[in-house]
Amino acid sequence: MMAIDYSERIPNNVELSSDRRLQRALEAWQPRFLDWWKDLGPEGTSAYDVYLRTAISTDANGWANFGYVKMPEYRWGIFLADREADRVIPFGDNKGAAAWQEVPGEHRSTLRRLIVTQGDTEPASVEQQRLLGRTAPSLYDLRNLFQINVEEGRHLWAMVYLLHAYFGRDGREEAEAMLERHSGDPDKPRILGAFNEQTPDWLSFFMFTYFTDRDGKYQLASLAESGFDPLSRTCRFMLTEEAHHMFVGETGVGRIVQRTCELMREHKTDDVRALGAIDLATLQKYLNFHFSVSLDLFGQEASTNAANYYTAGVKGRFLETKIADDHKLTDATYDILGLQDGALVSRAVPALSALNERLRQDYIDDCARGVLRWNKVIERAGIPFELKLPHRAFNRRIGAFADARVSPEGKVVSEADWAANAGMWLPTDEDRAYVRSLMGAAVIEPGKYAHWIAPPARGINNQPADFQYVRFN
Ligand code: BYC
Repeated sequence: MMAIDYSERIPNNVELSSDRRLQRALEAWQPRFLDWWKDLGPEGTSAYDVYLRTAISTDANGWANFGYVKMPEYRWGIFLADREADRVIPFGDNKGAAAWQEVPGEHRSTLRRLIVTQGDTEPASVEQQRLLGRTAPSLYDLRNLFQINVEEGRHLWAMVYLLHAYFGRDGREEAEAMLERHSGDPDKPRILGAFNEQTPDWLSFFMFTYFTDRDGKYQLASLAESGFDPLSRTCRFMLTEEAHHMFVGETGVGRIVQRTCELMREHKTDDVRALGAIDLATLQKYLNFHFSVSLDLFGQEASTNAANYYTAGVKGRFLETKIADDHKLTDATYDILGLQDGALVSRAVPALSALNERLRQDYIDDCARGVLRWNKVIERAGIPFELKLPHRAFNRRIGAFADARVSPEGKVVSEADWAANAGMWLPTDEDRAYVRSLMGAAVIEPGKYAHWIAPPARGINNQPADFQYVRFN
């Protein structure tokens, strides 16, 4: 286990002090990061004391402690999972060779591109969520939002460290650019589509942390298999933190479902809008939106980029080392769905080119598990309604279905049918306005919750129900 040195300006477990050049470069980036946090991080929160989890070691048992922290003073640092002795590249043409401790020249631009794409999402999500504190449904939720924000900030640090440490001048320039692109900026947008969408309300936030953060889990897990060992070790530790983000999403949506069902039963009505809650049909529309936008993040169904990443040994599959095959995939095929003559048809393609789609399938299976749990809540309330994941071809902007109109059930429909039904499938302006109208002033009395959401089953770190998670000073 590697201890984290907190006596340094940049806490780390990479012996930063032994590399003066790198240390100076990162110390020069640090004030720019803090300026960005001040301008585009959670609005107006610099003086708050927030009950946060901070990483204290990279050991799986007892890796974090809890305490009050002002967010600008969070231990933004660089923590890599421990180095595995004799780790080998687990897949691709170089399978079995010693994992790279430096960037191989021939894979330099590919690796840089992947690290930049990953890094770009982290500050993007903080920007998307910066105003949510104003309307938090409770102190508990406010604290969870801030926890996620600081950890995304730290994940940016993780990628910026790799860029500075291994990519010389280009890496330094890319690190600067991370703070120059902004979510939704028409001139300098974030790289991937979902990170330029707005997160204007807490239902969107919980859906985002359930569906979009889960893309993070699958992408990080694939990068954790990388033959480039520093990237692998960085992603492994990021995954430890990521689990909480998806927990916030799953339980957040679950608590809204619960509250809605309670009101439906109590008042014997489906029309919970009249009662100031979010109806199940609206929840389904938000789910449809966030799921489909997140599916786009996996890229094209058939992708030579993905094949090249794999063959080169830079990006693997989800749980690569647990899969029983040759880890080269030169002769294997994989069935992918596409559009042919206006119909959805399956065809076998080389497995190497289908790696994005395979990862998307792993992701879909995982998404379905949470939906089952939400449906249990509805079932227990005796309500005949089931939330469903829409078809993978529904509402896509990237890949084989980008130009098609496909219903949530997976039926190819005409433009006219789409126009007639889109308002039943995706949130309308009116739905969004309604959800926003529920987002009143933040609920800041300990133990109190907004009307449209149930309290959580237990407190963070087992704190009591009326715990003061945030002190506003
Ligand atoms: N939007 O061959 P393809 C997270 C581009 S989330 C815009 O399929 P590839 C987090 C693509 O760049 C995880 N453009 O591409 C969550 C390519 O462009 P060029 C983030 C897109 O490379 C919540 C072209 O289309 N991490 O951590 O196989 C909160 C052809 O596509 C999109 C990563 O993404 C899109 N959605 O796959 C905080 C991991 N999709 O070459 C954090 C790193 C594709 O024609 N990234 N394009 O100019 C990757 O592994 C890959 O870049 C992708 C794309 C999987 C995203």
